[in-house]
Amino acid sequence: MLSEKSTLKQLLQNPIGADLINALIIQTGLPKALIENPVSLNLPVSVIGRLMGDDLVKALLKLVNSEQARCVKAAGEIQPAWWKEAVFYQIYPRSFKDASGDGIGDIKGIIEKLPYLKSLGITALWLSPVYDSPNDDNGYDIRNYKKIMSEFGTMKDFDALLKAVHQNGMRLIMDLVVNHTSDEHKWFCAAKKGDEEKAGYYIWHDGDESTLPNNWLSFFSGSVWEYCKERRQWYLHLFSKKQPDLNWENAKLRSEIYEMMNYWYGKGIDGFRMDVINFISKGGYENGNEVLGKACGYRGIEHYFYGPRLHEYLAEMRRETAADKDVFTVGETPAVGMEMCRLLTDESRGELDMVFNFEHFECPGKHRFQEYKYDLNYLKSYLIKWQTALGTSCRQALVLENHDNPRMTSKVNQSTALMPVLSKLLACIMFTMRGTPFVFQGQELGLGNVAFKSIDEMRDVESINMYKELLKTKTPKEAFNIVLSGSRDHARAPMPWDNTENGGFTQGTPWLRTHDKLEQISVQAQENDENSVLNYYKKIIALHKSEKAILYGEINPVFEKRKNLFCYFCSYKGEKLYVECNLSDKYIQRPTPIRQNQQLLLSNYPFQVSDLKPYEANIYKI
Ligand code: ISL
Repeated sequence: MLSEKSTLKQLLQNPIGADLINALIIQTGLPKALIENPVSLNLPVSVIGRLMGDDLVKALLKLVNSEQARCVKAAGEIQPAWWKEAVFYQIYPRSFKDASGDGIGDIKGIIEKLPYLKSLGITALWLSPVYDSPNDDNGYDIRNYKKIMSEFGTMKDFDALLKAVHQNGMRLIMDLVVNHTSDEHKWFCAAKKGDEEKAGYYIWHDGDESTLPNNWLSFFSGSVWEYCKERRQWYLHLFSKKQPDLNWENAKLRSEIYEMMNYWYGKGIDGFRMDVINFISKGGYENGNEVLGKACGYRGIEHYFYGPRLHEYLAEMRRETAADKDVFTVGETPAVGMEMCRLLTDESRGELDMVFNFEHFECPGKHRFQEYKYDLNYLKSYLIKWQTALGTSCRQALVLENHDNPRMTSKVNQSTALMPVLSKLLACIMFTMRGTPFVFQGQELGLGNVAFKSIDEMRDVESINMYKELLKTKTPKEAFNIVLSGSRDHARAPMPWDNTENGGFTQGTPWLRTHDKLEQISVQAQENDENSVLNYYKKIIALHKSEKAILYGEINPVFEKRKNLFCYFCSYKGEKLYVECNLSDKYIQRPTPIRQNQQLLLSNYPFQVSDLKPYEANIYKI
C-alpha cells in the first residue's frame, strides 16, 4: 500500500501510479525531468499535495491502492481475430450522405455509399449513434435505444443497411451510449413523475436548491448538477443537462442495458464502440481538485474516470452479452493511461477488446481550445512508448481523428500546399503501426478544418455552451476564436462527395456549413487524380491488409533520438518493412542512403532525392 510518505520513485514503480504521474505531466505541461531526476524521485508523494492540493494526493492514492491487478507484457504469438485485421471507418451519420433531401444525413445515404467504402478497402464500419434522440448532443442523448432516429430513417432501413454491409463482406459496430440517457428517455420521465424504481436508475442528491452538491464541472460547461423541481433533488449529468448519468450501482439497470445490447446482437451486429465507458463507476462525490480542474477543464474527473467497480461492470457486461459471440468491443476511455488500458483490454481478463486512448490528440500542456502548432515529434514518442510496451495480448486502436476533435492535419500545419503530403504522412504512420486503424469520415480526403465565420454557423452543444460561458469574461471575438480552435463542428461538416452545390451531400439545405474548395477536396475530384490523398489511402489500406509484418509484426524504431525523423522496422517472422518519415515541413538529411536491398512499396512523393522532402514518408520492403 502506498501512502503520502512513499517516495515518488515508489509511486512511479506502481503501474497505475506511473499512469497518473504521466497524466499530470501531460495536463500541466511540466517537464518530465522535474519529476524523473534522482532528487525528486526521493521526495515523498505528499510533495504533489504542496503543488496541487492534498485532496488530489488522497484521490490518487485511493486509485493506486484500489487497483490490485497487474499486467505483464506478453510476448507470445498474437491470436488472430477478424477485428485485428479489420480496417474500420467511422461514420457520423448526420454528416455522411443525405438521401431524403432534408439536409441531414441518413441510413439510406449510407447504403448508397457502401460501394465507395468498399472501393477504399474498408472492412468494418462504426456508426455514431442512430437511435431515437432529441439531439441535444447529436444522438449521444438517447431517448429510445430500440428505435431509429426518424431523421435517419426506420428500423427497416437499419436492417437493410446491416444486410447490405454483410453482403459486401464488411462488419458493422454500433455506438453504445450507456453512461447516460436523454432526459426524455422513458426511465427519466418516469423517475421525474415519482417512479422510485426508475429513479434508482439515475444519480440523485438530496439538498436544497441553492447549494450545489459539489464543485464538479460538466464537459459541456457549468455544474454537473441540475435541480429537478419535481423530485426536489439534484441529478448528475457529466455532459449536458439533457444527458442524466445512469446509476450503474443498480443491478436492475445493468440488466436492462445487457438486454438491450442483446437485442442488437440478436439483429446480427458485430460489436459496439462504447461511449465514455470508463466513466460508469463513480468513486465518490467529494469536491474535485482545483488545480487539476484548471489544467484539464473538467473539475472532478479524478473521482470517476477509473472508478472502483469499472472492471467488475465490464466483465459482467461481457459475460452477459458478448462471451459466446464472435463480436468486438472498443471502449472510448478519455484520460485512461497505458497501464489502465492494459488492464481493460488484456485478453486474459475478459473485459474489452480495445480502447481509444487520446493522449496523443494534443501536445503536453496544451488543450483542444488552444491555437498552437502540434509537434509530430510528440506523436512519435507516444507511438514508440505504446507500441513497445503493449506486448501481444493487448492491441492498440490506431486513431488520429474522430467526431469530437478538429482535423489532425489542421493542428499540425495549416499550409494548404502541404496538406496532401502531410495527410499521406499521417496515414503512412497510422497504417504501419501494429494495431487496428480507425479512419474517420473525410480523413481519407485529407480534409482540414472549416472556415466558420461566426458562432451562428456552429451547431454543437459544447461549442455553443462554451461560447456563452466565455462571454462572461471575453469579448465576442475572443470567445469565438477560442471556440473556433477546438470546435467539434470542424469534423462534423458534411462529406464533400462531388463538386456541385453542398458537395452533393444533400439536395436540401445542409444542417451544418459545408467545406470550401470542393473542386480540390471532393471525392469526385480526388477519384480522378492519381496522386490524391484518397488514392494514397486506397494504396496504404491495401498494403496494410496484405503485410503480416504490419498486422502482427513488431515495431523497432531506429535513429530514435533524431528530431523530426521517425524511422522504424516492422518485423514478423521472416518478413520485414522499413518506414522512414520526415516529421517536419523542411528538407532534412536522410539518415542512411537508399540501400540496394530496399524495394520502395509506397511514397507520398513521386521520386526520391538524397534528402527527405517536407513530410516525406516512404515504406520499403527489405
Ligand atoms: O474527455 C474529453 C476531452 O478531454 C472529451 O472530449 C470526451 O472524450 C468526450 O466529450 C466524450 O465523448 C463522447 O461522449 C460525449 C459525446 O458528446 C461525444 O460525441 C462522444 O464521443 C457524450 O456522450
